[in-house]
Amino acid sequence: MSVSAARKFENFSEWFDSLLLKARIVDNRFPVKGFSVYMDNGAFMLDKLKELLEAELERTGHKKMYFPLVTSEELFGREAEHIKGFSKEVFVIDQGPGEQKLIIRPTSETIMYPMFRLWIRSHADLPLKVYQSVNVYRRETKATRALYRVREIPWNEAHTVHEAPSEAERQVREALEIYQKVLKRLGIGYMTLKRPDFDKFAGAVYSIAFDAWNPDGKVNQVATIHNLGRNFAKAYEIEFEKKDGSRGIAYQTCYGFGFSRALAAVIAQHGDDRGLVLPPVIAPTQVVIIPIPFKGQEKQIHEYASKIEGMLSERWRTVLDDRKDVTPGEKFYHWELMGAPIRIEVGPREVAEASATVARRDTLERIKVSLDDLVEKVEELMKSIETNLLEKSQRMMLSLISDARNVEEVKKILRDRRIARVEWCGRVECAERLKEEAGGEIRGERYDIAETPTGKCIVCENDARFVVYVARAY
Ligand code: PR8
Repeated sequence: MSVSAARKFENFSEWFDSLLLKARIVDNRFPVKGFSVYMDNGAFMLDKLKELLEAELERTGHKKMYFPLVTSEELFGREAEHIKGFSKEVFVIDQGPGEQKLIIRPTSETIMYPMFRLWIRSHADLPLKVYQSVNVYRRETKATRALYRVREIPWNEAHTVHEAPSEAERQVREALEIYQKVLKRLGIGYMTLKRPDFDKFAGAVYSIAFDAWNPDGKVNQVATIHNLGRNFAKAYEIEFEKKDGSRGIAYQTCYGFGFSRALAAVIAQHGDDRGLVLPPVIAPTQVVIIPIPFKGQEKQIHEYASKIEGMLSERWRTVLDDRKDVTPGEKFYHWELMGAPIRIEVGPREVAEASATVARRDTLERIKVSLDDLVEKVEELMKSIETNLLEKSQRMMLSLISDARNVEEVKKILRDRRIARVEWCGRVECAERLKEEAGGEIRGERYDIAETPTGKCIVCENDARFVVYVARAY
C-alpha cells in the first residue's frame, strides 16, 4: 500500500513549516532571525537524538565534558585558516570600555585545545577523546530556516588527539561508523562525500560529510568528520613526550552532528500528506490506543483499553487517548499528524474476541491481532517500521542521482530537484562556473566507494580527476 506524499514534493516549504507548528516541533515566530523555540515534541526528539548519539560515543570510549561558551579574541585567532573561515560568522560580546571582547563559540576548537595542551604531557595521555552536546552560535548570512539553518545550533561535537597520523585515520573511520549507526536507526538516506578542498572545514586537512536528501532537491548536511592533521596542534602547542623520549606534535580529528538538521531529515524524508511518520526510536508517543465507544459498553471497552495500555507501557511510550469530547476519527487524524508509529483500536468486537486492531503509521496497513500475541506483534512491527523507513529512504537517495555530461544537463537535473553526478578536473574556477551557471555546488566525491573518472571535466573539458556530486544545498 502506498501513502501519498505528494504535498511535500510539490511545495516543500509550506508543507514543512506548517507541520513543524501543527505537530508542536518548532514555533519559529520568535522575532530574532535564526533563533527558534523548540516545543514539546521537538525538544523531546532532540533529546532522544542526543541520547542515541551519546550512547555510541560512550561505547567507543569518548568522555563527556562541558567547556565554556566563550573564547577570547587571542585564542580564537591562533589558527590562521580557522579564523579566516569563521571571523565573519561569530557573535561578539562587548563587555564595555577597557574590557576584552569575548567571542561566542561557533565551534569549540579554540576553547578546548588550549586545555588539551595543559592535559597532554606524554604518549600515555593519548588518545584523548572528548565530546559535548551543547548549542553553538553562528551569525549565518545565508537565509535562515527552522532546523536546517539556524543561528543557535543544537549539536554534538567530538574532538580527539592522537600520537600518529594512522591513529587519526582510524579515528575518522570510527566516527564514520558511529554516525552511520545513528542515522540508520533514524532511517535517514544520505551520501558520505569527501568535500572538495575549497569546501573543507576551516583548519582541516580534509572533511567528510553526510549529505541527506530532501524533497525540494537541496541536500542537507547532517554531520561532518574532519581530519585536522597537526594544523591546530601546532597553533595550540599540543605536544607530548614520545616513547623514545623525543617530543612529538599531536594529530587531531573532530566531528560534529547537527541535531536540528538530523531532525529535519527525519521529518522531511519520512513525512507524508497526513503529517509526521516517525522512526520508533525517537517518537514521543510510540503506541496510541484509541477506544471505539459503543453505547452501553463504554465501561468494558475502557477497561479493556486500559489493560492493553498496562501490557504495552512498560516497553513503549504508550498513550491511551480516552478523551471524551473527541471522536475516534478526529483522534486518528491527530495521531497520524503526530507520527505515532503504531495505533491500536479497540471496540466492542475486539473486546468480544480478545483481540486488537493494529495500524502502522508508515504504510497505514491494519491487522487484527489476538491479545495473546499483541506484545510480540508490536515488537515485530516496530522493527519492521524502522527497516521499511530506512529502505525507502535509501532507495529514494539512489533514485535522485542522475549522470550529467555537460552544464546544461546539470541545470536540468537541478531544476527537477535532483542531484547530478559529473566528472570534474578539480579546479576551483570550474566549480565556481558550475555554481554560477547551473546553481549547484560541488559537494564532493563518494567516500564509501571509489568512483574513477573516465572522461573530461564537464566545465573546461580538460581531463577529469574526480567523479563528484552536484546539488543545491541548505
Ligand atoms: C565543525 N568542529 O564545526 P561543521 N544550522 C544547523 N546546523 C548546522 C549549522 C546551522 N547553521 N551549521 C552547522 N550545522 C567541526 C566538527 C567541531 C565539530 C551542523 O563542523 O561546521 C551541520 O550538521 O561541519 C554540520 O554538519 C555540523 O553542524 C558540524 O558543523
